[in-house]
Amino acid sequence: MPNRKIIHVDMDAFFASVEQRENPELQGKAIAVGRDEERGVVSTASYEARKFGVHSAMSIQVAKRMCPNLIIVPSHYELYKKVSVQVHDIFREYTDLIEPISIDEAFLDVTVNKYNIELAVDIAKEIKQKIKDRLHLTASAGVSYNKFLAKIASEYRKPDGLFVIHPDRAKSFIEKLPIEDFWGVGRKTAEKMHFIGIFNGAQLLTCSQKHLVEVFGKSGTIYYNFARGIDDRAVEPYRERKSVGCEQTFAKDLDDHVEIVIELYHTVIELIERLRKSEFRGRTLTLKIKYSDFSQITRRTTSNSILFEKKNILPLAKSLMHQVNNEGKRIRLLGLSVSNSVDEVEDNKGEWIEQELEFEDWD
Ligand code: TTP
Ligand code: MG
Repeated sequence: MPNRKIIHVDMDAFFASVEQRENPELQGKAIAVGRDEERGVVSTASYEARKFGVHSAMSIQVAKRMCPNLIIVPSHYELYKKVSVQVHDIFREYTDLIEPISIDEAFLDVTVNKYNIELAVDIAKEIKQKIKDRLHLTASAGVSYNKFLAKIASEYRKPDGLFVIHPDRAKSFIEKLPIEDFWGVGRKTAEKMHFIGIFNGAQLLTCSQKHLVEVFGKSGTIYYNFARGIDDRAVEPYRERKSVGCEQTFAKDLDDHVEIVIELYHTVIELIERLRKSEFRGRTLTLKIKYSDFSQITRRTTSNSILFEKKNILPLAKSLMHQVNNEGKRIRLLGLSVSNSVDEVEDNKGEWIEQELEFEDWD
């Protein structure tokens, strides 16, 4: 996919800037967001504090020693999420091809865009301006023909930066780039690179693909391509997860009540494990039963609490099972899922009915 138009946007000192916006007394001051406790950690620091060496993931106590006037501000995650949504609303004015990387960072593919703007840099300028005007915050943007270069470009002139890497300038730019600044090169990889004599893009360019794969495995090919300004990965829009579930088909169909309860219990445990891994939070539990004749039913209930633990999922699962009349049919498959994500529920507060039981049969 050569020569796409990619923008990478990264908010500047995000949590700290939101706190400074909310409280004018903090503006222009060295602040760190985090808990002022013995084991507190800096989430992020304002650029004023960074001058003293304060940075993300540092101990709050160490940060206070480095920067004696440092003001520690507790975080307000819900507010940051709200601002993040507002930033995305601005992005969506231009394209729906948006890939969020974190709460304050995203790639936009504006090769085709809603205003038919020719130059990606003009879109980047407009986005930065709208973030300033509407949200009173600054962002840095990088523009190039792939994700790797757009990401590097956005970091190049931070804060409030805008930098373009044109296709014909990419090679000379990469050659001068310190290896630590390559996307995906963390401390450990940088050490390995140094060990094999690579400190910058020009030296990386002299390395064979075979050698890089020997040292770094699959990532070796990625670094090999990066050195040549190649990154074919598409901007992949995030698709919101609507539910988390699990189901099991039994080796032998179940007809015994005790067996059914035991298998239901196992399904609940598996569901909880998946909920934990995915961090999905929902309030509707759905039970699915498939019989040996392949007919299928579902029963669904919505709780007023978030379904995340055994103590609230197991009784609901049992009560759903209790609603079902199996009519002597044997059970081939049991499934449980949690849906109705917390965010959706917030949106539909008016329709919210506590402990509502819904029935839905499939044929
Ligand atoms: P970053 O974009 O890495 O940092 P930043 O926005 O604070 O600063 P800048 O982009 O200007 O360099 O992270 C975005 C937010 O994520 C950050 O404001 C706080 C949070 N965060 C943590 O909570 N812990 C961390 O270790 C990091 C890196 C970020
Ligand atoms: Mg940021």
